[in-house]
Amino acid sequence: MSLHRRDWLRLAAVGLVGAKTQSSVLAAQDGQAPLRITGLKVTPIALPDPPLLFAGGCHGPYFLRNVVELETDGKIIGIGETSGNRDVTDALERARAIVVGRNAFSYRELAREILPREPGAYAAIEMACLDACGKATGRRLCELVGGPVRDQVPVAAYLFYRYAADHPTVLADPRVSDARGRGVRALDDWGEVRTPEAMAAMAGKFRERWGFRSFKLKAGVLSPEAERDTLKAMVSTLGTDCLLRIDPNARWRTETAVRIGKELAGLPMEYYEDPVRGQTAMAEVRKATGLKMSTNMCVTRFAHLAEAFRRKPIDVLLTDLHYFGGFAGNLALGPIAEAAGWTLSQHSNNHAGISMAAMIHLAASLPQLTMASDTHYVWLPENADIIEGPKLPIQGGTMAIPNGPGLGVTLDRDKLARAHEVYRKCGMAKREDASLMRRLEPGWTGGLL
Ligand code: GKR
Ligand code: MG
Repeated sequence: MSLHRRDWLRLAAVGLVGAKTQSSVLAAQDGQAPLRITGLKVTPIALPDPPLLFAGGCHGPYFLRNVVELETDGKIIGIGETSGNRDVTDALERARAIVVGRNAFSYRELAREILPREPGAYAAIEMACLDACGKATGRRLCELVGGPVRDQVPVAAYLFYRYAADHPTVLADPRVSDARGRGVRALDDWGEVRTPEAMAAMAGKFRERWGFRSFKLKAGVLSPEAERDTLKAMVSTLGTDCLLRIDPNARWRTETAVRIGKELAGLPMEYYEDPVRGQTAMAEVRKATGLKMSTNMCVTRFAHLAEAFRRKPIDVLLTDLHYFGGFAGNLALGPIAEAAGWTLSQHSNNHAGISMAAMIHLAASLPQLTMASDTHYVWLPENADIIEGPKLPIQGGTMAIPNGPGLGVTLDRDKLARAHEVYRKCGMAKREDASLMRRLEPGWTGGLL
C-alpha cells in the first residue's frame, strides 16, 4: 500500500516529494514522522530441508528462519527474514522496544543501537524498514539504495553431496513432523549423490534446468581426493566454460589444502573457498597454490578487515546482508573491498523467498558484487516457500529483480502459519547437523582431513 495520492499531491505542492531528507521534512510538516513504526511481529518458522552434507554433518529435516512484520502508522507493513536460531528470535523480541515509535526511513539510526550486538536481528529489521519505505514511495528496494546497477543477478549452482530424501534413517529422524515419506511423498527426487560421477550428473541437470555457469561444490564430506576427482568429473560433463568453486568449510589441514589446490590448477577454478581455518593458514595456502581464495569464514565482520589487509588471505569476499550489517553495511563494504583488490560474491545459508528477494536487490545495487551469488534456494521444495505465488525463478543462471515496490514479494500468511506450526512441532531451537550424520554414518567425527 502506498501513501495516499492526496498526501503526495499535498507534498508535491510544497515541493517536498523527492527532497533529499524526505523523512525529516515530512516529519517537520506533520509534526510526526511518516512510517512511524507501531509494531514488530516475529514469527519463527521451520521449512523442509533435504539431507545435504557438509563439513559439519547432515542438514536436519528443517531449517529455521525468523520472519519479521513491521507495522507502521501508514498501515504499510514491511517484511524481513533472517537466521532462525532461537537466540535471533529472542534478539528480535528485545529489539521491539527500540524500534517501536521510530521512523522506518531512519533505519540507520537503528543500526547504531541494534547492529553491534544483534547483527541477524538488525538485518531483518532493516530489510522490513526498506520494504515499508519502498511500499510507501512506490519504489523498488534497490532504487531506494541507489540502484540498480544491474537488472539480472547471476547466481551459482550450489551442489551438495547428499542422501536420498527418503532414506529410512532420514525419515526416522524424531524431528520430522510432516507427512513426508517414500517415493512420491519424498521431499525431492535427486536421490543419493555421494560419488564424483553422481555429482557430475547432478551438475549437468542443474545446468540444463537453471542455466548456471558457476558451480560451487560443498566439500569437506568425502575424501579430499574424491572431491578433487568430483571437480574433474564435473568438467568432463560441463565442459571448460564452466566456473568452479570448492568449499570444504575449513575441514582440511594446510598440507591437504596445498596438495589438492596444486592439483586443481588446470581446472577452470573461479576460487578456492575456505579450505582451511583462519587467516594465517588461508594466506599460506593462497601463496603456495597461486589460486584465487575466498571466504565466508575468516572475514565475517568489519573488525576482521584490518588483519585481512595485512595477512592477505583472500581475493574474494563472500558477503552476507544477514550478518555483515544489512544493506547499509554491504554498501559501505563495496568500496573497501575494491580498495583491497577483492571482488565480492554473496554467501548463503538456507533461506526462503523474502531473503532471496533481498539478496537479489543487494546484488543489483552493489557495484562490486560482480560474481554469481550463492543461494540454497533451489533446495527449497516448490510449495514450501512463504511468499505468495510460485518461487522466484532462476533462468539462464540469473535472477531478475522482483517487480513491485519494496522487496517486490508478498508474504503468504497461510504458508507462514503452516511453517510456524511445523516449527512448534519439530522442537528445533537451533541448527544441529551432527546427530543425523552420526546416525547415517556411525563413527563419523567431522575431524580434520
Ligand atoms: O548449508 O551446509 C550449508 C553450508 O555449509 C553453510 O552452512 C555455509 O555457511 O554456505 C555456507 C558456506 O558457503 O560456507
Ligand atoms: Mg563457504
